[in-house]
Amino acid sequence: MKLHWSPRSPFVRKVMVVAHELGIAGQLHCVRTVAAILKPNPDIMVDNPLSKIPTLVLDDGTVIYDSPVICEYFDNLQGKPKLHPADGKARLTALRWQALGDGMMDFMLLWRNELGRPKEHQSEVHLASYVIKRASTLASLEREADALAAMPFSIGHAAIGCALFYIDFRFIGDKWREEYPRLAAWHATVATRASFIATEAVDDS
Ligand SMILES: N[C@@H](CCC(=O)N[C@@H](CS)C(=O)NCC(=O)O)C(=O)O
Repeated sequence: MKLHWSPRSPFVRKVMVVAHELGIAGQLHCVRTVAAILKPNPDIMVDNPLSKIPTLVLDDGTVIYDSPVICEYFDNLQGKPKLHPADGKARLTALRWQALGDGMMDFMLLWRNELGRPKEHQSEVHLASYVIKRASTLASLEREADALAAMPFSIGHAAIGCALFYIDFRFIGDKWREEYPRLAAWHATVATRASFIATEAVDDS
């Protein structure tokens, strides 16, 4: 399986965390790919017209995106999903947590993109909205920290774990742990998992 991959992308990290959790990371041929909102990349668009990573290409040429679909595909490979609870409330909770982690990564990528524009072109309205979304998302996670700790590790935990690590990676100096101590305590346990240790984000160029 070929994975359009980058060591900087939080969405790629999520699928790699899942691959490590399931013991299939060794089956992936990771191809370093640059994906940028303002520079559609023809090398990705051969497989994914949206020019986004992660994008997975199976050995028979089948293409799979986006990260939730790839993660579900991985989890079904061995017949008995481990990270997507089978049914009922646990499934809905895990999927909602995945949506929350993914949504957080989405607005943080947009936020970083906005901050990368020349100061005079930055939109105050956009920046203010990201500040509000950061606070409301983290406050919501703080309220759910005990539930996160109580439930077995799922796709939702993978997504939220990666989203929080992305703050540390790209918003250096953000003191979210001081503001949200229960969430920080839960995240400290996630940080000890082999899947997260093996997938630490790095700036490779
Ligand atoms: N919904 C997608 C989001 C993936 C995404 O936004 N990836 C970023 C890299 S972290 C990207 O490819 N950005 C390029 C672009 O938006 O054109 C997923 O879950 O895979």
